[in-house]
Amino acid sequence: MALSRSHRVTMNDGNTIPVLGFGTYAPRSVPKSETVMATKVAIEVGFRHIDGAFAYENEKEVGQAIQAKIADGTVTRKDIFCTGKLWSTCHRPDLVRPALEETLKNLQLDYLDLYIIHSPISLKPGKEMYPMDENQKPIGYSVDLRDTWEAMEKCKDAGLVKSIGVSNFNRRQLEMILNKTGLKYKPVCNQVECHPYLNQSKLLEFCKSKDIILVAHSALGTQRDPQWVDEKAPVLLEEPVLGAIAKKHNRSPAQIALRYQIQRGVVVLAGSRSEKEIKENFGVFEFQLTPEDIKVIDGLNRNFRYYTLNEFQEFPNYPYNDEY
Ligand code: FJU
Repeated sequence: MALSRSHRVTMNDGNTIPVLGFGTYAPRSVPKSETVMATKVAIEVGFRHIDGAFAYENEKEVGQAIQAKIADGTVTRKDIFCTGKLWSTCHRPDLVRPALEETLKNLQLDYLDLYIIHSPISLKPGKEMYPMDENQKPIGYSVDLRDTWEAMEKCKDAGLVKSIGVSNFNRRQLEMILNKTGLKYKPVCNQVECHPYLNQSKLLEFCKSKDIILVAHSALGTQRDPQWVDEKAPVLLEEPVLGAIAKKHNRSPAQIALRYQIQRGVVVLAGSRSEKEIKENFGVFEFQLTPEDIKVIDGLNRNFRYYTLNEFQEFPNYPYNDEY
């Protein structure tokens, strides 16, 4: 993988993406002002790729930070690679462009660099992010994701977004898009959970064979938000093997986990609201892992998923019942 000076790689549509991105998800309990602060710090220390989502309910704050860093001359719009995500209640084709326009307005941008379908699970359209029935069960919705994809293609043709992709799709779901009759644009990426405990080697191989970039979310093992993650889940950054490799290189376990992805051709996301950690995470370009280090980290795989969404296994399009 040829890395340019700005740490970018080229996608299947000719656009480039920085291989390290800043994650902006924060649990509901985190004050929104922290998102503004953290995103500004990220841009100050060198992050040029910012991963956001309508569902995170902090797009306005992310936009505020980006605008502030453009206004003070740190970056220009073109330096920044900004990702947004189409939420599951907006899969119906006529809802796609309005959803994107709302995201653009929140971010104060006139285009996105990348817009991706957040999840293959479709939810009932409406105001609520998680529509529930009287038994507090989420209400699904039936829509052909190939039609959603066609609406995504139209957003690219309209110039509202430079590239389009998907997230949390399994191989079968990716193939459904790739084999679509009249497909105009392939997804440039599939953003999925990926870290040493779930290294996605099979999905990565498949994506590489189709020139689709695998983007790693939860690459540092998640924030362990109790809303989504089992409190008994192992803490990735306390993994002794990562600790030993970190010690050998005089680096942190987080830097090892991020560098691992970059060296195997994965674009990797890292979120933090600590200035020290944000700086540290950007230090991944200052060292290299050996092929032996990579092999040892590959050996940590245990197909362990933090975001299982187990309660939704019966939902149509639940992605994690297939092997990969
Ligand atoms: C959480 C944090 C960050 C993300 C279908 C039904 C229900 C929930 C899907 C979901 C998700 C996601 C959670 C999430 C996330 C997601 C019913 C309650 N939740 N896609 O992304 O980026 O799918």
